[in-house]
Amino acid sequence: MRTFFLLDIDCFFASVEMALHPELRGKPVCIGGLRTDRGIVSCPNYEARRYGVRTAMPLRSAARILPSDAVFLRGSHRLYGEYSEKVMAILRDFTPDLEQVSVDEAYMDVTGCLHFWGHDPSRMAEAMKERIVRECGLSVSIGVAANRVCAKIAAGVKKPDGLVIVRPGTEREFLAPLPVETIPGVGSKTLPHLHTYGIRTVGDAMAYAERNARPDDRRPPLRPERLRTFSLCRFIASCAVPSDEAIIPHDHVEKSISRDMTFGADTADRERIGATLYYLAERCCKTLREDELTASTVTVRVRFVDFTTVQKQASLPLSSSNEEDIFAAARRLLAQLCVPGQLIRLVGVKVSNLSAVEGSQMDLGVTAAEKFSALHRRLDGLQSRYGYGSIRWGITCGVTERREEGNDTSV
Ligand code: TTP
Ligand code: MG
Ligand code: MG
Repeated sequence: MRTFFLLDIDCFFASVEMALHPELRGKPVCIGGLRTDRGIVSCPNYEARRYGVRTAMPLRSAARILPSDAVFLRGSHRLYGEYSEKVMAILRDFTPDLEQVSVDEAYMDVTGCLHFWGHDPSRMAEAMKERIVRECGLSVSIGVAANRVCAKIAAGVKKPDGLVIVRPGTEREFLAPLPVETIPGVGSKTLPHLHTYGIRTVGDAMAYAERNARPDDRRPPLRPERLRTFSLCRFIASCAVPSDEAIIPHDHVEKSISRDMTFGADTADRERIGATLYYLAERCCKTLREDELTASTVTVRVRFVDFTTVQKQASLPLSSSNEEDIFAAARRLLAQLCVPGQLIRLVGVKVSNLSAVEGSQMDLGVTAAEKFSALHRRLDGLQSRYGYGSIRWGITCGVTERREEGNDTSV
């Protein structure tokens, strides 16, 4: 069992200014610019936060809600960098095992140093806090836990000047009542998704993960959107285990998405088979995009008239959710699986090796792939509103059969 500290300086930029200019203490202070400047607040002190000012709020909006004695400062990054170095140097006196993760924040693995403090993490943490106040004039908050995620959350729950220790074995109790977005990695993209499943607290996510775990039972595998929720909840639930190694990342979900089609009459028509292959690749990609996933493996399956079935898979150089990439690979595979003129009964496309897309790089439109992604998302929107036939790629016009078989996903 290891012991981690996460230390974060309270309203860092503003605290440096208050340490250097004690007359600012007790007043609302905003760093980022003057009250009439364009731009945003980079750090409001806790007095300013009491009025509702938050990081990234426009300075002019902050000026409207704060009283006239509020102080607005442009700030000095050089100065804050110096203070950051001073604090990190103090922490290195306590432990060599330090990982600075931002200008005002560091993880420390103190497992090997705790015996100097009678194995009492609170004594060690109090000594750190005391030295930082004495030498830098800054208050900090510290979270202590047996894994980094709990330490990070613990540091945030009693700010400012907080010290929260999550004793090993109490992680579940500590996390369960907190809003699910407290877990690092649960952000603006994933939160609405969890809310649609009624998951609001970490405890809700834990219960969902337990309800949907499928250890080799006979229940059918989860559908993609449920699988994504399960994967997220399983990650959230794993944060309650007193070990960093036990945390299951949620962006490497083992599953696949596949679409098959049986032709009304066996066919050897290359154009029709190609069109169907594109159509199936497109259906897989729509699901990938819906679930915010990309795939890096493509498999093609072909069933001949005598029911023999063959399949072949290939890896993509870059994982993708665009049908151009999936189709290009699928077409090459198809050519390897059957010879021209051979009658085919069924063709299928499967995408696997899936990973989650976080953020909105899809909308940047910088590279060709991103432009295609943006275009596909527009088409997805139109087709879901007006029907698939309302707008479609020319290549799929010959596809009249829609008897899709299978829709399998497996954990
Ligand atoms: P944080 O530690 O996120 O915030 P904070 O120290 O201001 O407040 P808290 O008490 O909640 O820890 O960020 C550290 C500094 O980094 C912050 O003082 C200003 C700067 N910063 C930005 O410039 N832009 C940002 O979006 C954020 C979040 C921080
Ligand atoms: Mg901070
Ligand atoms: Mg910070």
